[in-house]
Amino acid sequence: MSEVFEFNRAILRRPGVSVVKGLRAGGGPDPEFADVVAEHAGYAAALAGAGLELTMLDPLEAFPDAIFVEDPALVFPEGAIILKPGAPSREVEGEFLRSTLNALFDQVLDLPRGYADGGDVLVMPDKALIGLSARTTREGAEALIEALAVLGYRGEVAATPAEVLHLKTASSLLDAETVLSTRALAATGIFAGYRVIEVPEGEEGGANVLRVNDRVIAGAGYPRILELLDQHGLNVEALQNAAIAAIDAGFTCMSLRWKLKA
Ligand code: CIR
Repeated sequence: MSEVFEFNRAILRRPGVSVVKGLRAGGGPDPEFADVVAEHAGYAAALAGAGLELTMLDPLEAFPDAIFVEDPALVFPEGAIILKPGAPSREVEGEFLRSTLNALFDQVLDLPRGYADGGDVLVMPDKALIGLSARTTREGAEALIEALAVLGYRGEVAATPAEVLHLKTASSLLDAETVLSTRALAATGIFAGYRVIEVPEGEEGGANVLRVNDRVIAGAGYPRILELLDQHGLNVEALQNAAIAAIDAGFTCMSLRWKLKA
């Protein structure tokens, strides 16, 4: 499992107006639809700018959170896995990806049991870490390890701090040896063997960044994270994401990315 951040294809879903009703833990106000659309468009442009060919799916109005396509599925060059998100309102979202995944991948597996969100899966060079959370059950995580093995990947279950939505809400892979992580998540020891760049206090909301090819997409509202990424020698593309953050989302969850082998 090397070069886990090299991609040339991605699947995204355009937001429908219902997106403003997306789930959120903090109970804050709805974001403006126009702002979500603008942030999503900026994100799509950033992926295209990084060299990815995009498959843009139509909105799913009945599912406000359906733009977060990486929760109901995972993709790899070897195949895709349709997951079962742990939020009741999102449980069947994977069915709306099935025909697209069948058309684009040789193998499409299903999570055999339990619940797992793609946001809880951090794919690293030597393993896929699967965080247990309010959305990902131990049964689902163990079932996912079996599905990953079919595709040739090794999964490993990890604990995540109770206050985070997903493992990747609090951590991101920056390069083959380095992760960005909140202090609380790093303190659990799950990144042993990796260099950890800790998110500065007060900027925990910016821990979800997306390494894609030669660049890292990160939130424009987190200046100290941006500085740390720059100091680490990364080519940083800062995007506005306050509207999607209002519905608890970041950059990794808005696309399914993979490298289609020539
Ligand atoms: C949810 O709570 O499911 C959505 N409002 C946000 C999902 C974000 N996904 C992610 O971080 N992987």
